[in-house]
Formats: sequence, C-alpha cells, structure tokens
Amino acid sequence: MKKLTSMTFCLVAVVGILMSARIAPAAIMTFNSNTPANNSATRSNWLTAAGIVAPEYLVDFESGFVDNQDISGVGGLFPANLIITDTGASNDAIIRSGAGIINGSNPVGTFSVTQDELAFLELDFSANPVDYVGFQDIDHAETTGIVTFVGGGTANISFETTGVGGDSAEFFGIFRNDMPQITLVQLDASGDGRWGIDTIEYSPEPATLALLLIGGLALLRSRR
Ligand SMILES: [Ca+2]
Ligand SMILES: [Ca+2]
Ligand SMILES: [Ca+2]
Repeated sequence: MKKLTSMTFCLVAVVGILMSARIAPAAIMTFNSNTPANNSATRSNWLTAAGIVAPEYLVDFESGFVDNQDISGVGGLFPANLIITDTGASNDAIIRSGAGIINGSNPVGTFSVTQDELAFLELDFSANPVDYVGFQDIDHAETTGIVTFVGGGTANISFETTGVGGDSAEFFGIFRNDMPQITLVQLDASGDGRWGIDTIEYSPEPATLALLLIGGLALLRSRR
C-alpha cells in the first residue's frame, strides 16, 4: 500500500510537470538597456539567459567599410550570410563615421550602420537562423520590431528611447528561449530622421547540427 501511494504520488508529479510545461506559453526574452551605463549588465543578463559565454559572431563595421557606403541588401559582407537591408523606399542602410554624425550621437568605435528611421531596417538571418541576437541602438526614438522564426511565426518587440547625443548607444538583446530559431529581425524606428545600430552579436546553433550529424551516424551504424 505504501509502495502504491508513492507510485501514485510520482505519477501525479510527472503529470503535473508535463501539464505545466504544456501550459507555459512559448515566448522570446528581450533585454533592454535603459541607459548606456547599464549596457554591460544588460548584455550579461542576455548571455546568461542564452546559456553562452560569448556569441560566435560580431559585426562592428570597424574594418572593410568606408564612410557613406550603402550596404542595404548586399550579400557576402557579414559572417553566416547575415544581410542588412533597408526595406523602405530609399534603400538607406549607410555606413557612417564621425563624432555626432547620427543626429548628434556617435558611432560605437569609428563606424556604424545608419538608417532613415522609415520601416524597416532588417537583419536577415534566414541563411543561418540564430538563437540569439544583440546589438546597440544609437539615437532613436521609440522603436518597435517584428521577430520572425523558422516556420513563419512572429513576435513583436519594442524598446525605448536613447534620448541624448554623444555616446548614446544602448544594448538590446533577443533570446529565442522556447521559440524556434530566429530568421529575421525587422526594426521600425521613428523620430528625428536618423538612427543607427552597431556591435551586432549573434550565432547560429552549431550544437543542433552536431547532434543531428551524431544521430545520423549512429543510425547508419545501427543499420549496418
Ligand atoms: Ca534602450
Ligand atoms: Ca562600430
Ligand atoms: Ca535619431
């Protein structure tokens, strides 16, 4: 009888865990620094949530680019075939350098990509979907966005104003959490006409590919 009771208890516990896993809504996690002083701490929280020490890829525009270069829709510029596109009419994703060049704000380092704040500035990861992406937003008003996942689902994001000039860049991070991998991030800034992003960090999920390969090899061996 005692054995039966403990078995029943275990069964109820397992069913409870399964049900709570089913009921919990799937959602991405976002990490918004509200001031440049909080960039480091916010980025640390993002890394911890994603379970990583450092992202695989960094795009900081510091080498291989020149002032006024239009990178919109151009392939082959960034790791893992990331493509940055302005989908607005002006095809305006421009590398800029110089103090105060982004409506009074500075690039991070020497160069940033800047855009006219007309929807959308797109980060296209569809060639190699990612688990997480972070960047620093520079001199924007309220920004909204759409994250698209493998399979076509979407989630809306929003983050707040960087209101000052100078070194105003703030960190914003996205982690897919229990959602499918991310294929596209579309950003819709609005305000005074010019904003930028910099220090884009991301990684495809090599672990999944490795697991698939290991699983495939095991299957082949077992068939032999
Ligand atoms: Ca912010
Ligand atoms: Ca930079
Ligand atoms: Ca601006």
